[in-house]
Amino acid sequence: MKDLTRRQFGAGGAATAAAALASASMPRFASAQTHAESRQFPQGFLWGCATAAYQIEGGAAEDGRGPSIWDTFSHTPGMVTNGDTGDVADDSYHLYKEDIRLLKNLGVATYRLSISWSRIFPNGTGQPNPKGLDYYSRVVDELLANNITPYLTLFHWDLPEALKGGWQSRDTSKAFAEYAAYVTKHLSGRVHHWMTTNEFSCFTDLGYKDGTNAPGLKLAPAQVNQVRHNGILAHGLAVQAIRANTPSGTQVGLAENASTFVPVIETPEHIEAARKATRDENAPFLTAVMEGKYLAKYLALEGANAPKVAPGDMEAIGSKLDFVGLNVYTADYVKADGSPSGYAILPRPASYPHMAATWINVAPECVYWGIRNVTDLWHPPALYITENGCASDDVPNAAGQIDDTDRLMYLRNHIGNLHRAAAEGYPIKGYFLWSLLDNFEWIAGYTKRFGIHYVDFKTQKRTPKLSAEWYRNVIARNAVE
Ligand code: PNW
Repeated sequence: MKDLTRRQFGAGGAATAAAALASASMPRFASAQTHAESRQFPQGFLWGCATAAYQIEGGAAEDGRGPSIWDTFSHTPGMVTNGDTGDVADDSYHLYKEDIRLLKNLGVATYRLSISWSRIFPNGTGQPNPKGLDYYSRVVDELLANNITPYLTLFHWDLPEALKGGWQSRDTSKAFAEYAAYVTKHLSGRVHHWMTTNEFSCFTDLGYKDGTNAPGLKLAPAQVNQVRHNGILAHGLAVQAIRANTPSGTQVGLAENASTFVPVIETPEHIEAARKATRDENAPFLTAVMEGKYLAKYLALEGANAPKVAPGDMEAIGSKLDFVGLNVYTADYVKADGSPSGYAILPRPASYPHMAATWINVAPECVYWGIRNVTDLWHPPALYITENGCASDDVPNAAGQIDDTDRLMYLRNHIGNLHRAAAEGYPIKGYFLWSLLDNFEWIAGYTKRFGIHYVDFKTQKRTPKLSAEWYRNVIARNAVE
């Protein structure tokens, strides 16, 4: 009965709307009407795209670059789908000017890219390789010549192979700070925005606990916690090193895929549960960075396996940041449950939607709640979405066009949630779409396409997808429909 009523109402509504349209003299899809309904972003909002060195550059043995753990790992049989490697990737090492033209055509204000540590220090530490820095210097010049502001990430997983023990050794954290000091000192006249590390859990847990990513180890809990500690310590020491080697005004932050929690219903109790979950579930990483300490309950939970902390570590780790960058792709839903923790994370139903990268469930509210939870907990002066995007099964049609309407759906919903955060006054300054180009998607090799430009990996031809045209329109209007 209820259902019938709703359907009748629906039909009536549609009929009324149709009558109104028929009597109106305006063209049915007048653009003025569409734009009046669009959601405008604040003036000066920064639109950008993101990439990472090992995923796009290729040129693996060029100009003195040393190997990274991802070279070794991808060349180990069975580790990456199809035995794909980053040896050539998008060949952006040679085609960077073409890639910057793609950025220019989109109209972006910013570009987030990463630096390959082993191009700069082939042995991770010691003697720098000037040709490595020259490459990034040319890229930066080309970006600036096109009025695109570079945002540079110092570490996006491609750890120099030569560093003994990798992230198991705190010497690696110190080497990272030296590398950070060297690069920022040389580029700080032209680059004013730096991110230290990308996604702690991916280069620590996936590499040293689960063993699915480089270097492919499965260590015991105490060792894993030490690896995590060395990761956040590297970030902290790098922040100090950057501050000491760059002029004031240089902006320092990180790019972190903090676990993101959405309240099941927007009531005060569930909102508080989402906030608590954000703080507790990110205890080894973002929480420690933002608070300069490990939560007592994290230390109690880990007991004898808790990380060993040297004097000065937590002070470095808690260094004040100019911005927090969030890489957000997904979320989990939480509710207040009256338990001691105050929250329950709901299991994801098997029918939960996902895109072509099936490990990422689609929860568009992640963008809004990612920004809101972090701001409400720690009040950073500024935030960016440093990554957001999705993989699609893109197939060029007979005319060679890629109509990735599913990616449009993903982006429209996520950028809509970004708008909500901006409209409510959260200090969100910009958005970097992952990714400019299809690229080496780590253990999935070239089988997962995240780009808004299609790359034919045989010819290196780049073709804008429909999503690139859509994003260009968002940027031009500074609004999302
Ligand atoms: C990011 N998740 O990782 C990385 O920073 C990129 O290098 C990578 O290509 C991109 O996402 C796409 O996978 C992710 O939990 C880490 O949903 C975690 C998640 C998603 C992406």
